[in-house]
Amino acid sequence: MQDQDRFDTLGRLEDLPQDYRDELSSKNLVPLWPSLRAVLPPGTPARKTQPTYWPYAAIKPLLLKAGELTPIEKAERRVLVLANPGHGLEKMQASAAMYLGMQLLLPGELAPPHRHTPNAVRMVVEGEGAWTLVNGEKCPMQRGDLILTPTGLWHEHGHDGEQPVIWLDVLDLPLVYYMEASYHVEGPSQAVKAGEGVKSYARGGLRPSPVFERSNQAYPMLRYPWEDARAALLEMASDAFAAEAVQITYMQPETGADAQNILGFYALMLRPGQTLSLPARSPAQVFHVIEGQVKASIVDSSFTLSEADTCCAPGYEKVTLSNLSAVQSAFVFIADESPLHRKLGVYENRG
Ligand code: GTQ
Repeated sequence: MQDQDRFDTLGRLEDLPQDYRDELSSKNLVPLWPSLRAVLPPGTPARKTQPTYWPYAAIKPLLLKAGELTPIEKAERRVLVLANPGHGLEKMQASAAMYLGMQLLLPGELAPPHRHTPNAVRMVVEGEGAWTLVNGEKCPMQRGDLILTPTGLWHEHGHDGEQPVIWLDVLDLPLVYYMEASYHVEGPSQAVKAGEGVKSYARGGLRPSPVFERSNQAYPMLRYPWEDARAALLEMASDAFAAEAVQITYMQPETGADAQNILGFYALMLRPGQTLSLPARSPAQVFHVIEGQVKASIVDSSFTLSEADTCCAPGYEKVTLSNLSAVQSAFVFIADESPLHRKLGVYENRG
């Protein structure tokens, strides 16, 4: 029998007598065959994630307005969520596993301490003088910095500067919520530890080697300064070894694993005029421009991303990124669901 025949011949719910259907329902039973193709579609999964573009110019005035409308005490986290219409806006998800939010902190404000099961990172978009305190480590927030607040770690945000600070939050909240494992705990303000953890891993390939005992911290590095990531990309690009794609992965510096368990984080440099075609891989992706102007072609959509603009792509689709400048390099922050897909054994690269 041909596959198409098999597809056509599965029985429908309406083919069953109503009294039989009612009896199934009353016993909390459901026939599989009418829904089999929906949950196991042929060849490629069904994806609710739509290519979606969120220009910063549209977000910023609305976020500043939220600053006037809603005091921090009434918000705790003053965030506008970048929601994918394919999932329904009320679901507050960018993809199956990723949540994106733009967060505003005004001078003098404090976002109170809490910890939660979802993992979060911050990508700093604009403004000077804010900080995030993560498990007692004070992480200054500067444009392009990536700061981790992994699962279970206490965090609070403060702002000693003069201008509004805005950053992009990336969380695995939709996944953790779906797992019925999402919750938070409030707590007292943390004591600030001396020093900066980032200094222990100031150069690639070199880690501190304690004489007595290795620290067994799951998250030894919490802040990845943009200055360092950018310099690493420029060095890579200038070297004769440089691969076609000048890209780095934010990693746990002691193990070389991804920086967090569920989502992966990367920075990509596009040389002047460069076009890069990314293969169709199973995880969904988010692109956020740190510097430059980039065209992103995703399925039938084409987005022109300026600085601080964000877009997302469903999994199993090719994505083409083009640097629109012929003279300046472009820098893109990428988040994806690769660590999750690899751990679950469903990761695919279809080329
Ligand atoms: O800053 O801790 O966008 O708890 C969503 C939930 C940010 C945060 C979000 C959060 C935070």
